[in-house]
Amino acid sequence: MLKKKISIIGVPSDYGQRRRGVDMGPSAIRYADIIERLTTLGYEVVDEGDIQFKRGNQVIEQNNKLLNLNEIIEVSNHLANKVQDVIDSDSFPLVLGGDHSIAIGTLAGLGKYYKNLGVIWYDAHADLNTPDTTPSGNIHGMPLAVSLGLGNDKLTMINGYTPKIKPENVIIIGARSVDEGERELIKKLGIKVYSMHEIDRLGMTKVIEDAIAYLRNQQVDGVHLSLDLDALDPLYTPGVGTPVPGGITYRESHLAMEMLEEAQIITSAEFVEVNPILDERNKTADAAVALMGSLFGEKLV
Ligand code: HAR
Ligand code: MN
Ligand code: MN
Ligand code: MN
Repeated sequence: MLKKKISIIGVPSDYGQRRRGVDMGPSAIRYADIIERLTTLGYEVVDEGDIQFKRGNQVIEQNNKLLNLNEIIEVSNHLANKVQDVIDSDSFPLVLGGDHSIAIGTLAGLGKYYKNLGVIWYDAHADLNTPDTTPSGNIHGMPLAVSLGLGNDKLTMINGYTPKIKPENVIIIGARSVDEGERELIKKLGIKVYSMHEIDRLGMTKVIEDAIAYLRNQQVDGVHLSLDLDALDPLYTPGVGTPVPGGITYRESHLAMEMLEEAQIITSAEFVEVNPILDERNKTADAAVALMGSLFGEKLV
């Protein structure tokens, strides 16, 4: 990894969707021994604790196209500030969700430093909905669109600027549940997608080689890995709110993390959608921590 210090930021937010329990993701990941795992690899690991914000019941009917909008704005502002503090301290931001709506805050912090940031969106979904296209009103289906500057102004303008990232610097890996409006946006913006079809045909080795070459060619000044645990097949990560069959395997995901580590291009990461209530004996948090091990340089022999 490019930095020797890693700062863990927990974001116990479940406001981006309707299933309860994903707010316990940071705890489950800590109980799966993330700190020990990374410390063993020789990093200085700082646990920044959890982002503080008003907890409590989701305000389901406040806005049916933007569920819990105000709560998500608050979480995003706090998280953006924290991510900036971590970068200021010359540490690697490792953000633990929470549902995927937290990526709005992570990218709002990162974009202040990286003017040409690459993003690898490892996910079963494209997360490219806007209030006009969302089938659910769930903001965890929107963070990539928001970060590209599309959607509700209060979300796109978090941290005082928009957009946070450029479409030509985004690569989606693992997609297999894409809504019609998202499909149109992918075409219109020319976003690079390796869906399950490409992963099956090319193999994960080629997919990651291509992704790295593509981002290097874009001359990105950093690469953020936004890893939604539902990218993996539910066989390996059952503890997610929106599982989709036919996903990436455990081994393919390790390979992807190992190749990213070898390439030394990842400058920040987040692991999201771990929901302990839906899980089987913390299997999903264990998988997340194992993947973080590979991402940070763990070797089998
Ligand atoms: N595309 C659907 C929606 O917008 C489902 C989104 C599922 N969400 C996630 N994000 N887990 O990847 O409602
Ligand atoms: Mn506050
Ligand atoms: Mn997602
Ligand atoms: Mn997803």
